[in-house]
Amino acid sequence: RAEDGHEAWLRYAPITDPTILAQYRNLPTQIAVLGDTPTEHAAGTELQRGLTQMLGRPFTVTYGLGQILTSSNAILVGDLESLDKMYVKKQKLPKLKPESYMLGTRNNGAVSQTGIIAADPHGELYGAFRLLELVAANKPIPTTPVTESPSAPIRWVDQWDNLDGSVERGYAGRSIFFDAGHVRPDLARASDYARLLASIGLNGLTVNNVNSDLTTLEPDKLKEFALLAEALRPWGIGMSLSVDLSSPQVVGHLSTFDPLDPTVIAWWQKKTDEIYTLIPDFAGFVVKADSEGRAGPSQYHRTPAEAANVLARALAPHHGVVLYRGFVYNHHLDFHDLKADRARAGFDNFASLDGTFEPNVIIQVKHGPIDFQVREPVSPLFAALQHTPQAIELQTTQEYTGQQRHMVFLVPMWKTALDTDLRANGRGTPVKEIVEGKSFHQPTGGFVSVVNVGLDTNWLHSPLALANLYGYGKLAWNPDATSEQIIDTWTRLTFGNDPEVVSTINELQLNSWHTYEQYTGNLGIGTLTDIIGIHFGPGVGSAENNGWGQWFRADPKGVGMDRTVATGTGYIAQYPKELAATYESLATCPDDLLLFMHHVPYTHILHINKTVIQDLYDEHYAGAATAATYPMLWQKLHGHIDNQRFDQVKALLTYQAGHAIVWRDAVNDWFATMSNIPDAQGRVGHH
Ligand code: GCW
Repeated sequence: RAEDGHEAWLRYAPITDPTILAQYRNLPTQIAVLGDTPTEHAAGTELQRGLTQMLGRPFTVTYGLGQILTSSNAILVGDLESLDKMYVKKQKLPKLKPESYMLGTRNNGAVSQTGIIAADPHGELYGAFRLLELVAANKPIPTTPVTESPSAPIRWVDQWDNLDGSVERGYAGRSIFFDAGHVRPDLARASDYARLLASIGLNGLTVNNVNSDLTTLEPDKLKEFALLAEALRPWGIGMSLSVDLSSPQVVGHLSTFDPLDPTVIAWWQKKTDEIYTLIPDFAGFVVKADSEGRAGPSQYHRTPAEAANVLARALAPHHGVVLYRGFVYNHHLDFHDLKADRARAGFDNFASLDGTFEPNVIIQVKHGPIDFQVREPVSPLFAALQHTPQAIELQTTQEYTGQQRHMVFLVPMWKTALDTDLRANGRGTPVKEIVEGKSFHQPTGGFVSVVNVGLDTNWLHSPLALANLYGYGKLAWNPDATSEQIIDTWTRLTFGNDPEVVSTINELQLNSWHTYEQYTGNLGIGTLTDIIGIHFGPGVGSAENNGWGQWFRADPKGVGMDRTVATGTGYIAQYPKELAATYESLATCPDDLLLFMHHVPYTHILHINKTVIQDLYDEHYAGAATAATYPMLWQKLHGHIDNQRFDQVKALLTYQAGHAIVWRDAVNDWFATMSNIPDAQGRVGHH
């Protein structure tokens, strides 16, 4: 059948193999949903639709307690509250954390029951999607009930959509939410998107750009946002808004937006109350301030904490939160100052404020200290905020990683960050446990990803890029899930269970980050792209000699940013001492972060026993050679998947293979000229 990619991983393709169908023979055709809320209706209709489509027999669904069937076959879906009402004789119910569910199936003589017992309607929805995923991936439904809980309360997506309908760093068409300054009248795509997000366990969506339109908080705009919130609501997706801190002045016509001014405080309170009368389950505010030209508290010599707390106090009575971004830095740095270092900014601006934030402020920290480069160490801020909830910010949008024209499966990169053990206070403190709130006993925290879906039918332009959105949701739910598990399920759901298809696509995706790093910038040099403009394609020298601070400081003798304590910017001292020691010493600094941490001669010998310059040449050749195999590997799938997506991906992979050569040659030539050291294999300059 034709596939336009709109259903993403929720295709529910009919199962035709009789042995697989037999696995689900006992699955009852009656779905009994005990509750009657919009979210429970979403769960019920989704189960009915998916199971009917996949198993080829009609499923029915009923809602409400009137319909209870304890003695006949049913798929029972309910939360603890409904169950408690249902039992005449009180039973001991399991304890479940918010948004959790238990899924299992029980065959008792002639009676077969499959149960999704959840803490709340959100949990029912997640359990329903889990059951559907098992069937779609042809996996058995567990007989002993399994309990699933999300890792953390914050599992959000940030869209960088502007109200005029454009999308900042969007590579898949215009906004699905906005057009010409307004919320779109047709919100079908918005609710389809919410369904996709719910299916992977996400629960929040910031609909507008962090570089937010200054009119966002105008009363008429808020009424429109309320319609958008309504479209998301059945899927358990709370809406939040990015707000500009100058709003009291711009929207409220006050003479100031000083966060400590009483009129400003009162304005935020009133504005927040107004939002909650329109959107009772409003999730909160996202704030980008004092960054890349946005207004902020620094104008009044106030701290991020003073600003965040004003918003937080206004939101607290309504249970809303503030996600205040740690992405605050000066983009007018002096290139000639060898101590200047953008990587220091997050820690320098926030570490000293630890413990001074209201409890409903969460600091949203990009995983690396610069900006979503192909390789960065983790931000040292994670270890510095021990009395403040944090959320890690990841970027599903492939801004610096090929803009969805290159296949780059980012889950292995994110896992590298999440698994990095900062060893704060000399203890095991991997980033994932910090943001989950475990390491420093924080009641909240979690995950945010920038995901700039657009009006393209398949959401992200490339069918393969959807693996990143799927993977993001899966990691936010459970950061211990492996890249292999995630890609395997995604491939099955997206392209079917044909073993040839599954193994080919899994392998392509799993190696793609490494390959992209090889042909763009290896050894931690950063993504050698055009830094000033579109961030696409090679633009090697563009990172140097300007105020943006994405420097790698290449000169005729050597390359790399000296961030050491001994001779450099001192950035390394921002890490807890064991990790700082590892990075500080050339003997222990890993090769893949070498040029991020050190300035070394081109002839420096790496741990792999090769010079820096030769490794740079070799890796660029190796990466481009691997990319050249992509179209051929893909070709094997001809006839195994639909022609529409086969052709689309083939064209993209062919483009990528060619662009990888462009990258290879641009980077290698640039460094050959700069270093004046020839490639030992005589390739560079002779293509
Ligand atoms: O990476 C930079 C992007 C900007 C973006 C900014 C941010 C929304 O190039 O487009 O602005 O990060 O994260 O705020």
